[in-house]
Amino acid sequence: MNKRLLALLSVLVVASMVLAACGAPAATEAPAATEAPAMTEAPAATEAPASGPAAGSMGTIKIATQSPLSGGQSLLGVAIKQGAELALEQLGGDLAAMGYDVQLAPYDDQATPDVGVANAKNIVADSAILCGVGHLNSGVMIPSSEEYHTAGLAFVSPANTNPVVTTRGYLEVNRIVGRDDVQAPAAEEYAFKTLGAKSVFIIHDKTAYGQGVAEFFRTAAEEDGITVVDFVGTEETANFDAIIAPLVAAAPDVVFFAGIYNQAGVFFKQAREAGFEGTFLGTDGMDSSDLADLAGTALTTGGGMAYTTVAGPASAYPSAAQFVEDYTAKFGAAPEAYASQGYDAMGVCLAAIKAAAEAAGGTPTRNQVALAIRALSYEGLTSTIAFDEIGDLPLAKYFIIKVNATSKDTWGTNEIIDSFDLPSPGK
Ligand code: ABU
Repeated sequence: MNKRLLALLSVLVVASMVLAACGAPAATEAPAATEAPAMTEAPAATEAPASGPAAGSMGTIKIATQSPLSGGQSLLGVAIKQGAELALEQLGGDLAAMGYDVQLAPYDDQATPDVGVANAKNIVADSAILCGVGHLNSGVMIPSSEEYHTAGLAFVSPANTNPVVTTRGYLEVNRIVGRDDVQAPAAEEYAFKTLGAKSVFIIHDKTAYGQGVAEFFRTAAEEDGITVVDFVGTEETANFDAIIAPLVAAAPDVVFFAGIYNQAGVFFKQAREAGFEGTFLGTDGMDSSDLADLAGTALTTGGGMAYTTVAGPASAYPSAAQFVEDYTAKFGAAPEAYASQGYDAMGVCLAAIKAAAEAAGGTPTRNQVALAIRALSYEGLTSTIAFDEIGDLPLAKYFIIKVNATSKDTWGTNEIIDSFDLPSPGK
């Protein structure tokens, strides 16, 4: 090797040693698979932050819904489930950031107590379920919640109004709407003072909800001196001739129907066709656009139709404007009654699980979640939600609605003629 070549090699060796000491990567080195994103890249809303636990590393938490997803009352049951689903999507980010994979576990109770209880047994057997949203029907919620109570699993009801739902005093049972021992007297007061009713024919559907509402209404009517010309319970859904004949003969000022829209709509149509000219009145079980499709002009002819409700249209809540927009965009139809309550009930579950997880420093127990629900003050779409010692709202909202709709697509033309907040009667 000549001297010039030796000198050139020496320079190259020294230069490569200097580069290695400075840590410069080899020109061919591939980027690592775990490469951090560029600093300007925004994380997805539900993505765990780079500094926090990896997504799902803390395990899976499920939140159940139970409501009728099939059958004649599914319009409201699906609204509850879809409201809860949207809330999980929009409000689940905090738990995701804590490393939890949060999932919805929807159950179809078919508005049937036996099905609700069978589902409840499966729900409590799934240890990943830490909270639940449901039901629509008090007659399903009351027996199903015996299972939840025994298992220590908290549920937040978006719709149940029978007092017994909460008056048993179970830690695990909460509701974010009013009660029938307030709602039914409000309906009676409307009949007595606004309609000037002197006689009423009361029909109920023999469920815990319907019969309960009917009895509260009857007590208030009798106190005001309204004549109760009949008090009938029926599970009939198709042919009401046996009830309508004596109704038309008695010609009361008001028919008070204590039940759910799918049965009432058929009855109203047949009663009007048979010649009943008075006013149809009901409570929140009437609050569905399907009622207008079933009853049509029976709702606006004669003395028309009105109902009280503990839900009201989502548009009645100033904080729910964005919810109405998002819900309609996601599901292709405006929210029915109880959709916004389904959203809020899910919001309560998520906030309580988060608070309980932070306090526990890890995945909370069901009991810790149940206790956290009772300690919350949660800003929902429908109200500030904070529960009393039996799981009721200390103050709940009630509406009186006059029906102008004669078809499903005109349900939004109904008119809120009064709304008020009234205290819970407690235990
Ligand atoms: N209140 C909503 C529908 C009926 C129920 O509570 O059973």
